[in-house]
Amino acid sequence: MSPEKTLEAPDPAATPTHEHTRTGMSKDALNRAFIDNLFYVQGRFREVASPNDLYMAAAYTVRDRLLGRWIKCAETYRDSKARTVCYFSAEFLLGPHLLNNLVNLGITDVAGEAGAELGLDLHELIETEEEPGLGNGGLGRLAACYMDSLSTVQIPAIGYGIRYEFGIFDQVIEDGWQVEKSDTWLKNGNPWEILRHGLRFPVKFGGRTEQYHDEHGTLRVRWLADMEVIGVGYDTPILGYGVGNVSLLRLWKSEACESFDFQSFNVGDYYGAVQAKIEAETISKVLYPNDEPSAGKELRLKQQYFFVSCSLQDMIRLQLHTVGPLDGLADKFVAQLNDTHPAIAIAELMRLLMDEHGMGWDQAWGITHKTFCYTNHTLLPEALETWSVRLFEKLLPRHLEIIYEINRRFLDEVRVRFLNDEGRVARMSLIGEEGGRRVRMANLAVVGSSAVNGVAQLHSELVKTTILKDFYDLWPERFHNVTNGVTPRRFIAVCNPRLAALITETCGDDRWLTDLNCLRELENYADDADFQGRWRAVKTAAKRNLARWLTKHAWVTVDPESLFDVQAKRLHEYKRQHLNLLHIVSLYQRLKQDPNLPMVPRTFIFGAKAAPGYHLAKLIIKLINAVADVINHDPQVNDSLRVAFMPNFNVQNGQRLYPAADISEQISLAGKEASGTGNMKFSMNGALTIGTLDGANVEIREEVGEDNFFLFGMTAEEVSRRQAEGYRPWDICRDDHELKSVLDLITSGLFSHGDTTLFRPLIDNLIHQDPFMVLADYRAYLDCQERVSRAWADRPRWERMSILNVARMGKFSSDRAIREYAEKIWKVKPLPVSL
Ligand code: NBG
Repeated sequence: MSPEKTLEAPDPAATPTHEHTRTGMSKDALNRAFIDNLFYVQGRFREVASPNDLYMAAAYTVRDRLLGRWIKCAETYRDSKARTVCYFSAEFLLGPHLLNNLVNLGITDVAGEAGAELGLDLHELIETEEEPGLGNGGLGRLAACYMDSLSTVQIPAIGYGIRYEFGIFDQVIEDGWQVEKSDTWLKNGNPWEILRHGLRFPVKFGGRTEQYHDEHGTLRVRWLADMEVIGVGYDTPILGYGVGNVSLLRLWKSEACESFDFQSFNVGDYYGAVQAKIEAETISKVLYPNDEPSAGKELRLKQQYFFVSCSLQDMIRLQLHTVGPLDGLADKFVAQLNDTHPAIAIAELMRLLMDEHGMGWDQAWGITHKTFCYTNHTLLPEALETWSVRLFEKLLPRHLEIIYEINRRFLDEVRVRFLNDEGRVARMSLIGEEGGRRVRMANLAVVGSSAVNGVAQLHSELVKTTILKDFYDLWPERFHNVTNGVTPRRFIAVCNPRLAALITETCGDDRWLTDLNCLRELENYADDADFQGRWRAVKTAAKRNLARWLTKHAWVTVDPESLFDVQAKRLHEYKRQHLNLLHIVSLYQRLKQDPNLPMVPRTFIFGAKAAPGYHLAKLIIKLINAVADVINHDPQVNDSLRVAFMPNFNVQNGQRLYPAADISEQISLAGKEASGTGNMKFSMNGALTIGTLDGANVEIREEVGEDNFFLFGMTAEEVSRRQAEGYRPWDICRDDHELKSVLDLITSGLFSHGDTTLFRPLIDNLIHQDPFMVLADYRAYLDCQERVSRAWADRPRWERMSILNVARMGKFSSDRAIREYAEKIWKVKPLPVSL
């Protein structure tokens, strides 16, 4: 490298400019910024830059523009003292930033042209980004959609969470099995975050408490902890679409207080001293996969407490610095608890207000109770969080005392309200006595919050009538529903630009991106042959893209003309990927018995990660791959059937699937899927749903119309009734010849190179327990799939249904969901920040 060359690269002063290099939106300004960032931030010039250097320079160029808006927005928010939403979530599954930010800034086209001028392919830069996978699935992705909508709907907001060094594992498939690789998303640097050196809060663990009298003679409690770590803030700006509002995502990383514990060091225990540092840094090290047994996960409880403590200390700091005394905290902030993971915040805010800021119980409780709201995301009993009292005592002794006191006061209230009903008292207690004493986090969340909501109508009803029934009896006014939504920016504009362009052209402008009900305009074209042709061309182009990707990354050739039937979500028995598989094996068997059987050619595509310790889920992945292997290599059926497993389903890969799907599989056992959000993403991109009356499927069907939805299976009520009567899966198997022979085929060794034991645990589970009633819905599912095939054969009808699905998805925008939260739950108003 010649020195002349390096010096030559950027010379902002010499460029005649009317647009600022860091904020301008013209091609010229973007290019100047890119060259500047490559040189001054990455320390590279074009000829030696790696693809990551180029990506980083592009990302900084975009971030410069975000920061320009952010600062203005922060000033407006500060001056107005507006009520601010704090979204507390252990997970934010953001997905790649670059293209999303370009779309929200409205500069995708000009950025592409700017890149081309420098000989860069914007698409390649976008594909270089490693997505931050700081979440498991729906719950974490929902938090990310809500951050996007909070900004777009112009509501002052801060997202609080954990900056995991390793996000959700990367999945690779080896010999058909899932293998987990650690996700090293930070290894090439993260251009979107800003480390806030000044934002450091201490967080304590362990030790004991003691009582003392303060200078006024009041009895107080002091926590003498035996470990302390520091939480350091990292900020990521989240820009709204077409607005000047930018929300803050503030994630905490744990660090040791001192780099060495001098006492240990002086007595020669150097390694012991370093050990403390390692332990402190471990807290924010790795995201826990869900669906793992929670017993003994001390580190997980530490993570939860760590991030809520930092977040609450930060809110108190903001209140004292910019607004006024602490008694106004609940007017300035409302904190949404995304499931029970952050519920310990209730005890922590009590502790901070009383022990650190000298408040009495009643005042502290008044503020705490008004500050928090809680969203429930699951009815599955095994997913309801509890922590052993022993663990609490060891890690958070002061919080346990506070929880006992909350409980004592609360249970007295219950006793007065429901005389002589100790059964109810035991059920509602914050401490469960069955199988060792445990703190029930959902009970704590309800008692400490002013509002509780479920995430779809059916789910919210079930919350009130089942798991939280006793609480609903006591405080009916506290319970709400807010049906989930997803952001149309990422899940239409970013992932399906062709569809977005066609919609914009048809609707006359892009207002639909912020008012999704505008999509209704498409209804007028549902039967228009010309429009249908263009609609179909958009879908086919997306299918070709996906087919190319699958050839390269899943080593399967698929025909873009075939019906793409897609199931993409976490792998769980309740989601019933194995029901889908039984259908595939049934079709295979039919074709083998009659090779001339007329059949609509189908490509079945799966994307799913299983929790590393969930053996049956991993066996289902193995079976999907084993069935794919046999079918894809059998020339007798090859023209009609193909099966592909997309490895490493994450946000980015989801974005490849949604535009390309013809059929979306939403086939959970009714009453088990709280809402689902994948169902919305598929439907927004023109896929038709085959589904049960579960979660948000119910509302999707209501919106799109029953003629445009393939419904099958038992209702939630039928499920409860059948289970109460005593469900015997074996009887169904015995009476359904095809089902029986399909199960036999799976254990015959055909899919396991002659091994008749490999899939036995799965099949035995279905025949003898079948906890999610796969066999009970099998026949209805197969019949429904035949209706799908008949509809596909009538293409004008299919296109019409597909157009109507998109046209009627307005309700499922996360903007609508956020507006509902703002009105019903948070009582906050938009605060527009102009551009
Ligand atoms: C999930 C539900 C989904 C729902 C998302 C977002 C958990 C605990 N729950 O049905 O299973 O769509 O939350 O609300 O991850």
